[in-house]
Amino acid sequence: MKSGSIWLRNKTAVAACGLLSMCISTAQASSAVLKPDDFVGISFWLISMALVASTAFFFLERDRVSPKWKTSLTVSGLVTLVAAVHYFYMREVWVTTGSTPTVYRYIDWLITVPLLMIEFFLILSACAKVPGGIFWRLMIGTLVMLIGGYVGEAGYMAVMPAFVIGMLGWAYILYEIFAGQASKISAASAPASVQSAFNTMRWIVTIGWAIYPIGYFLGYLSGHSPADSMGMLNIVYNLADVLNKIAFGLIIWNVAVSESEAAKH
Ligand SMILES: *C/C=C(C)/C=C/C=C(C)/C=C/C1=C(C)CCCC1(C)C
Repeated sequence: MKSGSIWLRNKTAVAACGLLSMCISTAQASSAVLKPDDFVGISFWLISMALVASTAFFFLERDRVSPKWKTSLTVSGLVTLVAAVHYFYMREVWVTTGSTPTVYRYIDWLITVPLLMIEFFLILSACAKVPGGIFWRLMIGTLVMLIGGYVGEAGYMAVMPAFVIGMLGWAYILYEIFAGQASKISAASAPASVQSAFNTMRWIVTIGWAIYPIGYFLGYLSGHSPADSMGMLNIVYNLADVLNKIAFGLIIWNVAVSESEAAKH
């Protein structure tokens, strides 16, 4: 029914606007002033806004894709929404205290990284029967990686052994998507466009995610002065998020739109 679909479309737009104004009021609650030479602070601001815009984009674009792709776009929008809100708090910590917002960073990762892992599961599920075990194995890898990183950064464990534990978790994720069941399902039952999205997504998890351990290394293991190290750590983590949250979402958006268009013809 025509009027029904217009109503649905408006509801999505209204929801997106509501979320956006919530984000903007959180941002305005900030009391600290950004200094023109605080490039780390500027990167927090720029990326917050890019994340807000991406959230609106992914939610609104749901209308363009066929039903089986909608959840993937919703999850992409949730990743950027959760990250945007964390960025407001992280920027506040950085701008007011000059210290690294480790707790907010890891809470953000603890929510967004599992959501990104779910995306692998979702794009495969849009075209094949996928066993739940894949999801749980990716989740275990994620937890080992993040808990390792957190105990190192928060000072509960020496930074080097904690780094090694985190690397093992990441290696396990890479094994699953390159050689494990998830990769076999993609190769055996996904259409070409999904296989190519799956392929690009796993290279993001390899190259894009490698930026985070590099940031950790520069921050804690490279022997720079504490102030320099923390600046580098935060800039590197921030840039990595642009690639791994926004670009990752755009790849999914691209396959969802092209598959939906193909199904129409
Ligand atoms: C949106 C946020 C994302 C995709 C965050 C990803 C974080 C990582 C891939 C972190 C990796 C780390 C290691 C592989 C070793 C230990 C230190 C970490 C936690 C920075």
